[in-house]
Amino acid sequence: MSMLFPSRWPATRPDIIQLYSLATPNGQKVGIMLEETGLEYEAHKIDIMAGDQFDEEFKQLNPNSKIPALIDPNGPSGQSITFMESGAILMYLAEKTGRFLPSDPARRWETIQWLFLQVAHVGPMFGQFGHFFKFAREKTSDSYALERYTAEAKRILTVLDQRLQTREWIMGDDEMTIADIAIAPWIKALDFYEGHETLGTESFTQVIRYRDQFYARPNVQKGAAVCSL
Ligand SMILES: N[C@@H](CCC(=O)N[C@@H](CS)C(=O)NCC(=O)O)C(=O)O
Repeated sequence: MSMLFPSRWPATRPDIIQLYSLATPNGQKVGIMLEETGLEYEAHKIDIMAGDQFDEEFKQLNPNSKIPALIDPNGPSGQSITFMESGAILMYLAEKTGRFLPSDPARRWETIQWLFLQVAHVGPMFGQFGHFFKFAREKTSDSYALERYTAEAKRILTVLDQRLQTREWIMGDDEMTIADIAIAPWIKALDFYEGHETLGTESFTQVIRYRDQFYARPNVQKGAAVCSL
């Protein structure tokens, strides 16, 4: 899909990538990828607390009213392309730059599987845990939802911790990939949810080591601060 830039968030450099985001875990992924790849881009803050995501112009970028969204004016065949969904954006930017997605077909598909595991499980389950643990405590007297999402978040942390027992990164020792750029911001989100004690995060030593190693990278720190909350 190609489109004109939204007038509410004008592009001062319409020749470069335009990012529409906020520094939430899903938003951070794309800021980090852009900084790690060194692509030129312009960032526009979308305030989801103020309801910017429901603006008709934003819905032209993402009909699902979620950040992040992105326009690349130099997309396939030199045409402009518009993106929703952070996982798809990471794959696109990886293909565009030849970075953070292994070229070996078997390793490439394995990376994509872990990327999908983040999009389908880590994000939704951690997000629901955060919702019921931090934001909806007063709104429900039923403990079922919090118990369910706490158990799921712990189960997923176990899966990640086991994977990282023998690997520095999700795909191995010397190769950070888009799977890491997708997963690590969601580990960091547990700080914001203040859920470490409930989840027993400290016992997932490899996950903690992995999160700290990821956020020690200068480009990760720069990318994570794009469109700050
Ligand atoms: N699967 C989507 C999820 C995007 C998403 O849930 N974004 C949240 C912020 S982390 C959002 O825009 N929330 C606004 C809302 O729900 O109204 C992706 O990975 O891009």
